[in-house]
Amino acid sequence: MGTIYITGHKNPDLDSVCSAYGYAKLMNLQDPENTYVPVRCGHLSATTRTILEQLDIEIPEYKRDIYPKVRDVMLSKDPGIDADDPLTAVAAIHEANTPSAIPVFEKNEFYGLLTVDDITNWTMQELSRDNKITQIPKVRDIMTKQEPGIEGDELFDEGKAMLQSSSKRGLAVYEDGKYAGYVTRRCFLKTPKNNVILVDHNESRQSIQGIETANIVGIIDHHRLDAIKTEHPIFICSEPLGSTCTIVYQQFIRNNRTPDPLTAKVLLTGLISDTLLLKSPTTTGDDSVAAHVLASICRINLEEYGLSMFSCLEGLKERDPKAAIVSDFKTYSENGLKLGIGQCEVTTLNDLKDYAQIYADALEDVRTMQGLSWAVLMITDVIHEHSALICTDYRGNRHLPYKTISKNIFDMPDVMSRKKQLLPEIIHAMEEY
Ligand SMILES: [Mn+2]
Repeated sequence: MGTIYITGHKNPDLDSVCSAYGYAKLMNLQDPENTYVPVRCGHLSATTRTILEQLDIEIPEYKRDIYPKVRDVMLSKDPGIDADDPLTAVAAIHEANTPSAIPVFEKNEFYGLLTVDDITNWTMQELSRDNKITQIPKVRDIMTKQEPGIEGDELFDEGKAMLQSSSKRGLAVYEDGKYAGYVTRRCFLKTPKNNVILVDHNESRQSIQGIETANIVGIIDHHRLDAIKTEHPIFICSEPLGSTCTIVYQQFIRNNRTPDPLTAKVLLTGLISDTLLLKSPTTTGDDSVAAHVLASICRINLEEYGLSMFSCLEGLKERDPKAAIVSDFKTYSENGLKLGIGQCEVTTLNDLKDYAQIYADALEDVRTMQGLSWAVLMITDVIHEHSALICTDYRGNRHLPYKTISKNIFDMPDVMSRKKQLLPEIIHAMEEY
């Protein structure tokens, strides 16, 4: 298979990024013949970035989409020939694989592509002049004018179209302005597929762009199943645990492996983040066991490390309200109505009254932009296990079972989980009239 990308969902939270990182570590040990590359398909929030940077790992790179690209089919292994080589040098290469184009270099710098048409044209000219070939030319002397090259990052379909409309049989491929290889018409006979493993999600609309063109080879997740149809049987590990990192840890154990201390810390980070230091009601016994084992592998104090992670959380004051809302915003469809629930984590709700209105305004903007009937924002104080709820104006508000702090703002002591605690109440309130 070659390269297999491992990606989390579009709003890369710590569980998503850390489980991709950890699962790639495991799979590269399990299957050294292929390369597993953790990536992320969205931008990191400031807090997520800060915590990942403190781990001192190579943060999975941003990958905008998984569409097949020109670089996926380009040829780059052929040594090519020198511009000053005699044309006879081409004969040996030609014998071996009859290429329609051969890269030509001048002092190791890319000079251009010699195509089979260049050779034919020259031969025909010679023959029509003298009826025989008397002198062997240098490669550079028979090369015709070059067409502009193509970017490696160009879409496969785009590259195919460019070559089809070109009079040339081959085009040079560039990466960052440097020659990287070349493509011929043969390269575009079959559309390639990128291999992907989905972690911390399984729905295509939450996944990397172009997922419909990819070959999904695995799913590791802890969300409700709304999975993509696949071409082949694949490995799926989906369990209702508190974090995907817990499932990845269990995969290490099932394969008789122990994560190295750094990987253990990375997995622990995702686990703590999704389970709010094992306090969220989504936490299971498996999460707790995994957390304690991982903490002992990397020799850190679970509680202390969790609190140090939470101390990286920005307050309401520091964040851009709209960015804070959309960075973790989930939409749901219920009885034909669309609603959205955002969640942001803080370490205190003391300043809520000062910023509630700014966040309420931003939430209303998000609601309008996304065409929702109702949008709510759950602000969770992870230290004191207490949340507040800001809602847009909607009839459902009066059916919520929470104490009103002020208009459209509610107090939710002990509520930590959007999925388990808030969502059922929201759905219930929508059904009431
Ligand atoms: Mn998760």
